[in-house]
Amino acid sequence: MNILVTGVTSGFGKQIAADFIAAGHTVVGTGRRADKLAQLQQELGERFLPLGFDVADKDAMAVAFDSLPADFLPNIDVLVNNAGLALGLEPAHQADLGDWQTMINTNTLGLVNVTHAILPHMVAKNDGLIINISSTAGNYPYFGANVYGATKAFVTQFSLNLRADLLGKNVRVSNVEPGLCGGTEFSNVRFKGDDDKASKVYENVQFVSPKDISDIVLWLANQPKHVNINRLEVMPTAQTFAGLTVYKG
Ligand code: NDP
Ligand code: 8X3
Repeated sequence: MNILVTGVTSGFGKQIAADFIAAGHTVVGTGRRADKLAQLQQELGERFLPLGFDVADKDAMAVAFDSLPADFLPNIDVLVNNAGLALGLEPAHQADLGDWQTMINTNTLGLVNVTHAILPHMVAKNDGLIINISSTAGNYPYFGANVYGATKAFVTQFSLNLRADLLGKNVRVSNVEPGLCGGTEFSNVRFKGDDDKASKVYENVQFVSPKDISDIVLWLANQPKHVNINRLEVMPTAQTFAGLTVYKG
């Protein structure tokens, strides 16, 4: 199969790319950091095609896609929309507007850009699978998640709406909604390089790992074509969604 995975320079995407390559597939892997992409190409070999661009920049995306062999884009079997980030954990009234805009541009606009470029090809060949990496943050509010959670709610609803429009087209859509996952750069990015603060998030918790997520993604990709897993929410056993809060002033 031909797979396109966004955000392979670390975390889930890196593991997903490696596991698809190990399973014999060809992977186009994207990200902004050219050095990480080059390093990954060394590790994964010639069935890995690196593609450096910012998903929020549709012109840069178009240039990058044009650089691929002509037959690649029309023949993508699986698109994994994984690139994304959280910035900050401040309450909404103290959050940075630039951070909000970056999250919206990356997590929603970026995911829409890539999907819009690939989807018509999948419909034309009457076959394809889109796996969107959303989050439990799109399902349950938590303190400081404000715009991050809202972008992931967008991803989840976009996945469901894609399913509606793709009726009869044999293009499947699966929405993966992970909770607390460690072993990625997610919290290092969220806390803007404060690695001590980032590591505290995972202290004394057996978190879901990139390998756990990658196993789920490959499982989804290996379902028979008449089976569509609509949504898959996954948390560490050590996490719960309970937590309604009452302020007593
Ligand atoms: P990482 O920070 O380790 O990886 C994020 C990846 O996204 C990197 O490869 C990064 O590449 C890429 N990326 C970020 N912004 C852009 C951009 N503008 N253009 C292109 N690529 C971009 O985080 P995770 O692996 O943890 O996260 C992957 C996805 O999973 C995200 O969508 C995240 O929201 C989601 N998620 C994470 C959870 C967690 O607890 N870790 C739980 C639930 C969902 P580069 O910097 O090179 O551009
Ligand atoms: C990442 C999971 O709970 O940190 O989407 O928002 S969480």
